[in-house]
Amino acid sequence: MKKIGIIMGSDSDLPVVEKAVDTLKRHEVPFEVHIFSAHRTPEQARDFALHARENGFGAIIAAAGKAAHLAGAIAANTTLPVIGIPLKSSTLDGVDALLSTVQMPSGIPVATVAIDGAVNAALLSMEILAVADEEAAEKLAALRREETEKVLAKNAAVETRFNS
Ligand code: RP5
Repeated sequence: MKKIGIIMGSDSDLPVVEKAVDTLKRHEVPFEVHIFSAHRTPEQARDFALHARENGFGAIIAAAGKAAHLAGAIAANTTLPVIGIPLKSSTLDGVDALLSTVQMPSGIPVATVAIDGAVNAALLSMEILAVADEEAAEKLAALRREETEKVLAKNAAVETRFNS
């Protein structure tokens, strides 16, 4: 299975990014985690993106807050799919990061998840791998079944409590 690259702009992003890490870990999807900043370490971010495909990555998750240019800067240097996580790390509650991540110019796409949407970023990266990887597809199908079972159980509890 190809690896997922998980990149964040600062170690202050870790509390949210760890939810993506945990999701991939739980489903035994290989990954690497790095701190590269579009503004503070732009050369390292560029170098990672330029070589990501030959280094065995299948998709890249890039999380950043404030003026969040990381996902776009990574996407500029690779044709691998890039998933942006805008982070709520400022006085603007993440709306600044959301707009900075999602409003990409035509030609350089970034698939942007919700503010702090780290779990969905991990699941979306698995879905990207699952296009060509049957093992990842089976893991996702099992996860969907689990989610369905959880909601059915909650519904049964609510129905028992209020409808009988
Ligand atoms: C962004 O600036 C980072 O992704 C982080 O969310 C935010 C603040 O970084 P620190 O000042 O905490 O390092 O680039």
